[in-house]
Amino acid sequence: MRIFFIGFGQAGGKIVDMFLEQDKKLGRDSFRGIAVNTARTDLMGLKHIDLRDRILIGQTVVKGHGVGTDNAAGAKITMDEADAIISAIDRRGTHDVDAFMIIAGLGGGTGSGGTPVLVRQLKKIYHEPVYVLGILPAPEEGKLYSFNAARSLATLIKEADNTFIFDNSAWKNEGESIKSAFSRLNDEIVRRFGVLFRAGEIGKAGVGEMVVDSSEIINTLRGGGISTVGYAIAAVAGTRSRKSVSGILDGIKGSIRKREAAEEVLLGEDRTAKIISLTRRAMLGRLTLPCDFSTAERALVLVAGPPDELDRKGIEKAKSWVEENIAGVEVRGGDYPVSSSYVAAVVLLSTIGSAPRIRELLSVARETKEEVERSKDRQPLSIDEDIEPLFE
Ligand SMILES: Nc1nc2c(ncn2[C@@H]2O[C@H](COP(=O)(O)OP(=O)(O)O)[C@@H](O)[C@H]2O)c(=O)[nH]1
Ligand SMILES: [Mg+2]
Repeated sequence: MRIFFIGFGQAGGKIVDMFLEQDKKLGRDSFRGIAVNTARTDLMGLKHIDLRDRILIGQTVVKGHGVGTDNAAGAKITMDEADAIISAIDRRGTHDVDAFMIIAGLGGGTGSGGTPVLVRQLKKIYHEPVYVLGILPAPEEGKLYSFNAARSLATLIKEADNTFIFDNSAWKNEGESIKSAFSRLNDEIVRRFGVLFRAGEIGKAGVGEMVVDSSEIINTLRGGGISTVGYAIAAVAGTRSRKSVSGILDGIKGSIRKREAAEEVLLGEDRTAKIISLTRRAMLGRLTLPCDFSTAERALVLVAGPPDELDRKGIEKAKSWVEENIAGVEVRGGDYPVSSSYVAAVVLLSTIGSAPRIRELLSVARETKEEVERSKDRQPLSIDEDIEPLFE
């Protein structure tokens, strides 16, 4: 699938930079992307997005210093400067793009406020679907972040064709600070979504027997709302000690490889059973947004790996198992041959009906809103009128 990424704000820019890095490493040309920010230093820190594709907005207002956590300012600046962003997108070229994907941390200022505005603009101009990958803040970042995320998300649900959620708080380890977890979390994001978004791509390993093309992903996302993604990986039997082929399923960073080695299940003779078990692990394990998957309307099962591991019957049975476990009946799926010493299952659960974390976020936002309103009624300390100030 050909995706045009727009990284909005600091988190979004960094993650798009990583998707482009993955494309370069694999020698592919599936992804293109730009970064948009109100903070100059965030744009300067990027490595793989071309300099001319890093768009600084709001310069006359915030002088390149960012909007802090003021997402209303992020939204306003984006409205005023939407033309500059659209020109940058056109300059990169959109004729062969299947979908747009805006990535942003929803708890901050620039990406949180700017993303819903840009979604609306893109939808006015292009026919292709406009999706968002939104990152939820961890509660430790404070109520303002939750408040921002809730407002941004409430708007996105109305504007975007679908919103994928990654919840930072579900993915950081106990006791770990959110900032020190970023690079690990970003690896997790890029690995999962990298496999999903590359479905249908023809690589060196050939064409799949049951190819998932971009229209199937688009149809799975058609219901709108919020989506979540599960992922599980297993080493192919006999390859554990072999130096693995460098590819999309192999670790971006060594640390992930080590952790996964501990989790892996070796694929044996019964490829059908193993694909079903891998799919179950993907859906029952940690989702990008933990939620009640039985409320999902649609799903897509994608099994990626070396061609002789991709068993058709296994994929069909895995699809039936997913169908039995979600609310809707539309389950698509297929294979994606890649040269790798791993097999991966990705389960996309679309238009979910219930997620505790979203409910919690909305209740924090409601409380915060009341606090903000109460603070407006409070009078600041004032000094008695008969004490004259030194000057007026
Ligand atoms: N997963 C992840 N989250 C991040 C990263 N950087 C920032 N965030 C989160 O994204 C939210 C918004 O932060 P930021 O992107 O700096 O805001 P913006 O630049 O104003 O759009 C916060 O909740 C951060 O915790 C990152 O690299 N990875
Ligand atoms: Mg920041």
